[in-house]
Amino acid sequence: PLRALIFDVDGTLAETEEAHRMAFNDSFDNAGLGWHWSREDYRRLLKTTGGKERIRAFLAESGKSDAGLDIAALHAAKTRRYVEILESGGLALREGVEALMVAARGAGMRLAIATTTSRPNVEALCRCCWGKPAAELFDVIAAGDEVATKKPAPDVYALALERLGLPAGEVLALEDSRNGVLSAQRAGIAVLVTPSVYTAGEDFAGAEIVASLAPGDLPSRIRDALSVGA
Ligand code: XBP
Ligand code: MG
Repeated sequence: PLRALIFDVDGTLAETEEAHRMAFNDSFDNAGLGWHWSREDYRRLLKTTGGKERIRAFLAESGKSDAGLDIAALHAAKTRRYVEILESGGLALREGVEALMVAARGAGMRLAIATTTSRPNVEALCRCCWGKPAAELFDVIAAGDEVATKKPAPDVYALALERLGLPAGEVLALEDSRNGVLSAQRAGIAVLVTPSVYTAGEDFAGAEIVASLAPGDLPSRIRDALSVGA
């Protein structure tokens, strides 16, 4: 039986990556670094999950030195800026997310999060999209800053399972990226993937791909488990 849904955050609950990109660029400007990540740069850099890891990947690919650069402080400033951007509003849930959560609750399932981003950003998104704290919406939250290794490693999904107290076979992961799919699969969890603006066209081998999480787009076995019609 399906007892819980585990949601990825960035790209799955909402299209957050442009807000992340803006927060990176604003914090680079404020630090006087003279760096700017275009959409094209960001698509490539997104393959490295985690903001601090992404900054390091950028330094490596552009042959820049990290001497004198406090990556943790730069990334902390990026998180503060991201939270500010979300507080100014304008970010909506992706189609079908709210309906899926309501249906899952109605079917007695629990809801969890497994994300690469950090807890403050999850809180900011929940405030922005629901006007509620994350703990009122999700029973379990496993975030990137709580695990040793980020997606595509299984750690964050394994942590979500541990906190749910459920075996991998009784949950379903909802993802938008190849790294997320790999992370869930490596934790033994089946994945439903809804590609997002930055991840469309990635290789989602082994996962079931849906256009959106709206009831009409869900596989019939999931609709049956949730008792929702098309
Ligand atoms: C999302 C990410 C994150 C965000 C920024 O991956 O890769 O790095 O872009 O997060 P996923 P930070 O949706 O697979 O969890 O808070 O680390 O900057
Ligand atoms: Mg994602």
